[in-house]
Formats: sequence, structure tokens, C-alpha cells
Amino acid sequence: MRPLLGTPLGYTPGEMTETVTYNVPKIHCAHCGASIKEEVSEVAGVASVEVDVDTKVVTIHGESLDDTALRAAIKEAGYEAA
Ligand SMILES: [Cu+2]
Repeated sequence: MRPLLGTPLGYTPGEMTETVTYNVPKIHCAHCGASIKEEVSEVAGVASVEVDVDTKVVTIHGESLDDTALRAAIKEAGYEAA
């Protein structure tokens, strides 16, 4: 079977996934993004984390995502989710 283009590895079509976004105004460079990614990716259920340094938006994909835990992880990295 031909794999779907643009489908991330490990993603099963039809699986329940959630997407959560946070505005994090203090993000100012790629290093900030990397710190947040590191902390947030350790939260239970998180499958992937994207940080857009230009728009200062953190996008998190996963299952059964816990808002409180995600905010805590962003805080742990030294940032505040608006
Ligand atoms: Cu920075």
C-alpha cells in the first residue's frame, strides 16, 4: 500500500487526536521554542509539539491532553501561556 503523502510516522488515520494551541508572548527565538518543545513533549499524551517563533504560538498534538499539565510544562520551561 502506498503511504499517504505528508502523514507523519506513527500516525494512524482515524485515530482520535487533539490539537491545542497556546499563545506564548515571551517566545523570541528558536532557542525559546526548543526549551518549550522539550518540556511539553514530556507531558502525557503529547505526540508532537510545534512552536512558531514568528507568531509566538505553540501547537500541541496528542491524545487526552491535559490543559493544566501543558500550561505547567510551558511554565517549567520559563514561559507563560497567555
Ligand atoms: Cu529565545
